[in-house]
Parts: sequence; C-alpha cells; structure tokens
Amino acid sequence: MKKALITGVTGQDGAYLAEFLLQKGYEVHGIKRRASLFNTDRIDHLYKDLHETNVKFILHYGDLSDSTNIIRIIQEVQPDEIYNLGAMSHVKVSFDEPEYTANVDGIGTLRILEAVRLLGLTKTCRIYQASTSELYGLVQEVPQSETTPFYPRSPYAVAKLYGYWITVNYREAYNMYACNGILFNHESPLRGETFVTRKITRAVSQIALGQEECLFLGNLDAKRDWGHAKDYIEAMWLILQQDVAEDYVIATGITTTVRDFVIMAFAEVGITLEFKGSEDKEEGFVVSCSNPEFQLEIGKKVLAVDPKYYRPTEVELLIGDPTKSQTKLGWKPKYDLPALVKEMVAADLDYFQNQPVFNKAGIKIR
Ligand code: NDP
Ligand code: GDR
Repeated sequence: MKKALITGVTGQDGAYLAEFLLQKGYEVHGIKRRASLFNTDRIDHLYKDLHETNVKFILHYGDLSDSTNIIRIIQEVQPDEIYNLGAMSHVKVSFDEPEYTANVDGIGTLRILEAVRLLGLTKTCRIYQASTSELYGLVQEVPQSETTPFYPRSPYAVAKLYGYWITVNYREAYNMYACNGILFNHESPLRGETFVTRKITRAVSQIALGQEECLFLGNLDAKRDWGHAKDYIEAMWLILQQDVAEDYVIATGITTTVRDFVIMAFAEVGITLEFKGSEDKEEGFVVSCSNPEFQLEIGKKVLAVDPKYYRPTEVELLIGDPTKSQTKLGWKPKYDLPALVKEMVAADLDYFQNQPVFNKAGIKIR
C-alpha cells in the first residue's frame, strides 16, 4: 500500500486530494496546524478515530515554518509521495504578511525537500510542489505555458517563485523526483470564503434569501482561468505517476472576468444585473428576478466596487495553455465554468437556507 503525506490537508485541495488518494487505496497522512478552534471541517467525513481498526487517514500536528517537526513527521511516515499544498495562499493577505508568507510558502518548500534529502529518501519519495499561475503575474505572453517567463506581482507569488525554483534545483542537483504543478485558479464549494468566487457565490445566495444587502468587490476587470478543484487534484496525482519528473501547467484554456463570474452567479438565482458607473464607482442593480422564491425589488443596488479590495500590484490576465498536460498526462477537466458556478451557488444557497433562525429572545424558530 502506498503512503502519501499531504501538507495543507485541511485546505480546499488537501481535502479533495485526501479523499481521492484514499479511494485509490493509499494510506494518507496529513499535516494540520494547531488552532484554537477545530479547523478540520473539510476533512471530518474522512476521519476515523485512531482506536478503530483499519485506519487509513492519519493526522499529524505540524507547521511548515518548523523544520524539526517536518523532519520528524517525514521520518515517521516514510511517504512514497509528498504533496506540498500547505501555504499562506491569499494573494491580497500576502501584502499584509510578506515575511510570514516567504517563510511558509518559500522556505517551507525547502524544508520539505531538505528533509527528504537528509533522511535519505531521495530515491523512494516523490514530491509535488503546489506552484501557481500567479508566477506569470505581469503579462509577458498569452496563453501562459511551461516556457512563459515569470514576473511575480505579490509577496505570495515571489515566495512561490522560490518554491518553484528550489524544487527544480533539488530535482537537478540530487536527481529527486520533484515536480511543480503550475495550477491556474481552481474553485469549488470548499473554496475559502475570502477568495473572489466563493465570496460571490455566498453573497449571491444571501442576497437572494434577503439575508444580505450588497456585495462589495475590488477589481471587476481581472481575468482568471477558472477550473474545478476536483479536476485539478487529479492532475497533481498524475504528475507524480510519470516515468520522468517534469513541471506542468494545469488550466482550462478559457479566461473570464470577475464581472462575468458575478453575472453568471446572479443568473443562477434568476437575477439579471445592470452595471452603472465605471472603475471604483461601478455598481450593479437588479433588472429582473425570474425566481418567485426570491422577492427582490427591481432597481435594488446589490453590488458595489470598494477600492479597499484592490491590490497594490494586480495580475490582470491569466489564461493557461494546457497542451502539455493534455498530451503527456492525458489530463482533461470534466467541469466547465457554468457547471462550477452552478455547483457553488447551489451549495451556498443550501447552506444559508438551512441555517437556524433565532428570534430576539435567542429561541430557535427554524
Ligand atoms: P487553502 O488556503 O484552502 O489551504 C491552505 C492549506 O495550507 C490549509 O490547510 C492551511 O491550514 C495550510 N497552511 C497554511 N499555513 C500553514 C503553515 N504555516 N504550515 C502548514 N500548513 C499551513 O489553499 P488551496 O487548497 O486552495 O491551495 C492549495 C495549495 O495550492 C496552496 O499552496 C496554494 O498556494 C496553491 N495553489 C492554489 C490554487 C487555487 O486556485 N486554489 C492555484 C495554484 C496554487 P489551515 O486550514 O490551518 O489554515
Ligand atoms: P487569486 O484569487 O488572487 O487569483 O489567487 P482571488 O480569488 O483572491 O482573486 C481573483 C481576482 O479577483 C479580484 N477581486 C477580488 N479578489 C478577492 N479575493 N476579493 C475581492 O473582493 C475581489 N474583488 C476582485 C482580485 O483582485 C483578483 O484579480 C488564487 C489563490 O488561490 C492563490 O493561492 C493561487 O495561487 C491563485 O489563485 C492561482
């Protein structure tokens, strides 16, 4: 039985990957950070108490900023495959926490590689590094492929650039099977609530249900190549199953503006929007609402730009060229953007519809 170790197992990708690998018959180990509240919501359905029999999913406390703990866990687990997904993954937040981001996203990658090397596992352990389309940053060429020059535009992307190159360097210097997956944006109902797609699908659901008034966003003109996380974690696994270790772009090849994502998400609940104004004065108003379940007044303002969400340096356009992954890995996404938006809005609507409602006396009335 193969053993996999996942850093960032409590995150969106970690949760889907853990489930996927368990279904493939792996013993899966995950590193989770200690938090003052439970932070395992996304993986609770996979977890079995250690006292039960046939436990295949094991969690270890750890942190990518702590070398000794990384070395200890890798020594204990002796994994065949490591998926390094742990990261401070929010681009905007990385401007507020640049040093921490460099430590975890950049040097954290080195800690994993160096641990495998020091423990003498270079021949037996394969390593996947979660690289990102943010490496392309300021547009140099479109679509972006494995040969497009990098131009990172945030502390996050600069830290990930180090992670990318140290992975390439360890592969070349020590003949390790270590690969970068350069993944373009991928989303799902498990996406963190402050990334733009999930922020939109949550707000659309709450606005439709009359629980929220207005959605505030930053740059509506940014273009992203959005896919579904379920498709992308399969690519991660395929990258580690090849004869030769290489780096791959994983993308759909289609790009969409944030504005169009907003339009698609509102359309899912039957609301058509009209946009007025431009740049930081842009606003969105309800033109029609075809769903009788939702009582929305025509002309109501439901969207406004707030420059507080702008980034000091923005990545305006991402569109990936997935030719290499399609031809060499045989990877092809099953989801398109409309299916993704539909699934995300349906999941958030379901969640907010079924939230308990309390009266002023604190008594649950639904
Ligand atoms: P999430 O933000 O959902 O998950 C990040 C994970 O990293 C969480 O489990 C988090 O733990 C963990 N983590 C954060 N800091 C540390 C630390 N110091 N030590 C150990 N673990 C830590 O990200 P995604 O699942 O979306 O992304 C997975 C990886 O892929 C990330 O590296 C991201 O940068 C990269 N990536 C993501 C893309 C996307 O579109 N989703 C595209 C390209 C790359 P906790 O739950 O405790 O916060
Ligand atoms: P990104 O994702 O920065 O591409 O990084 P995010 O969803 O945060 O932003 C996408 C685009 O939307 C614009 N935007 C907003 N973004 C957020 N978060 N909140 C807003 O209110 C808002 N309004 C507009 C942003 O400016 C940006 O242009 C994600 C992360 O998962 C990274 O870890 C990963 O490496 C990349 O995708 C590929």
